Amino acid sequence: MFTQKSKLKELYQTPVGKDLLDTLARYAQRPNLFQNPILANLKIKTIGRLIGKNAPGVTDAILHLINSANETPPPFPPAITKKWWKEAVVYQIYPRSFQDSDGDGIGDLNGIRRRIPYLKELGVDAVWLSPIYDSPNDDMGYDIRDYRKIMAEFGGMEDFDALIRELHANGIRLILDMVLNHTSDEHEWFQKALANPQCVERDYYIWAKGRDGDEPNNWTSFFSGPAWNRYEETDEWGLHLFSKKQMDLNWDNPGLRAEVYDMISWWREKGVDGFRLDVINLISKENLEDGNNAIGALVGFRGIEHYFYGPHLHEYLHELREKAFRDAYTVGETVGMGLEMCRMLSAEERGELCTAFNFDHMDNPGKSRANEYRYDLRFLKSHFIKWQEEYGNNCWPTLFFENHDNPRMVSKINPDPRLREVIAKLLCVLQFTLKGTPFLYQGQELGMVNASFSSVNEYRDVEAINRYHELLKGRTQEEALRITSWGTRDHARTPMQWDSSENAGFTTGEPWLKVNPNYAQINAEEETRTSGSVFQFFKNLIALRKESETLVYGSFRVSGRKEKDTFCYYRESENETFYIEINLTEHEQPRNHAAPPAFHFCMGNYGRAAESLRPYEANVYQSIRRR
Ligand code: TEU
Repeated sequence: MFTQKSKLKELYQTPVGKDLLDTLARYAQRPNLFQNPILANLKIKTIGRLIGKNAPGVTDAILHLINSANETPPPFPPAITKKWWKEAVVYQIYPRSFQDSDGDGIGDLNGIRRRIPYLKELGVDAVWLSPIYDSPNDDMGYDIRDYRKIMAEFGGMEDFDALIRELHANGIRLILDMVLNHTSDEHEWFQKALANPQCVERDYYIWAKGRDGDEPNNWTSFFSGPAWNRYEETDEWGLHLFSKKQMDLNWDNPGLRAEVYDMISWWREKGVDGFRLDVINLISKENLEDGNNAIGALVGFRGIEHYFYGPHLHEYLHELREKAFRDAYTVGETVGMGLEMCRMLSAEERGELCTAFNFDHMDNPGKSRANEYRYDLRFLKSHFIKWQEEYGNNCWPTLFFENHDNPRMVSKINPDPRLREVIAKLLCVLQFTLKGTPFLYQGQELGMVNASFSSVNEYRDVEAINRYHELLKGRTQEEALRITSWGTRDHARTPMQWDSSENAGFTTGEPWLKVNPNYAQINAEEETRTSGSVFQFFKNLIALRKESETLVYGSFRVSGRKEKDTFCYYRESENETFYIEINLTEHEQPRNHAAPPAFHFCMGNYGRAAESLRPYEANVYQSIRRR
């Protein structure tokens, strides 16, 4: 057991210790702090001063997490096993904003079906649909009211059956988004629990008595405010880590788990090929003790240390694999998990997840999408080298820069419209030449960018709306709008831009969320017929990746490890090698490594290579195939 007298280097040897210390260092904007050999010899009790949070309880919380997570790290086997989901290009669709087919201003399943030829042309192998189930849409479908019913605005079960049939007929697999940490408070289980506290469903949720008339503990919601609703009828409080209408499920209840396994098996029997698992690492709550204030201030959510890697997480994930997912593909949205913890959750021999989403690269160290800043691409070099070299052959990375929760990456890096296409293509080169499964978010292949919002009334994202009203306590409407406009998830949810007709061809009705007015310049119709467009670049690089096992299963070797402004690397297999060179800055950089001899220029975001590396230049070279 580790104690306050344990040295940092001893803690750093454990999977959870390494991730926790690295995470704290990143939040403190000192990402390599704990690799410092001098510091490594210090005792953990010094950690408070090092991360600037010399607050009581931080080291106790870290020691408790490390001591209770006493797993042995998975081995590092010599070979990679081949799987369809390691070779696939996955395309995330946010159904509400993809294509409307009935003129109600909301995307739907028949609209997706209509766009299958577009997905085929791009080279997509699988689609991930954000939740399509019956929901009051407090959190746009991530608040599920009926797991076995299609959301009315999206169509009916017959439309789902038609969609999966046509996707499969076109060789495209279907991955559904499964939200298992919570349900809508309008779900039948929760309604029964309210109506009859003695019913079996009562214990499907997490209830507690208040403290002196206040919440049972000091936990805060991811969507602002306390994480509890009070219910007068029984004088109890119900836990909601997200919106007030998203009630956390009690995974310690075997009856609840059996209901979930039955529901997942039902979808698998309908032919679903895989599942994206919403905040899946939050399902095991250790206890309801108060969260540490310093950790809460550092991470932004008080109480998170009691549930982000709970004591039964591995047990429940393994049971999910055995009794529900079986051989279906799974990718966990594992908020707050670092590389080592993702290895514990997804190494092949552990029989839990197939892959995991790690979010360490989505913001620069110490930043979040709540901050206004220019994303510095140079951070990606150390991040990707670590994940390419240390993840192990029995774990498989996921490669993404956008999803429905984050602003458009091009806008985060540099909003200069003259650089939009070059940056979009640079991100494409990283996503399709590094080792891992690429997850492309709708519109990323067009180089879509953030919108601008003139009022909170234009927001539809519950997280941004709640935060706006919280900020109003002490700020003007203009300030609250400006601050929330940096990271509102609405940026990713403006309707897909299909063509230059009204509403970008998304709907003939009134769109549920404003269309970005730049659709006249940025749209699929224009780009699918224009050579050199962002779409064509994505299509060509996806095709190159499909032709070459090297870009899927080849080894990774960095070139010029110490260079700050450029990221150059090889992908190698027995008879083929690719060399990639990237300028991570908006300034011209000297080419410190000439492309190796016997390599030919394959593709690049400036069309051809030049003497030096131009702003954000990214080039792919290929060796002549050895026979
Ligand atoms: O997101 C959880 C999550 O990681 C983000 O919500 C993020 O942590 C949060 O916005 C604070 O920055 C998943 C879904 O992707 C998201 O759309 C849902 O709103 C959320 O879970 C609740 O289901």
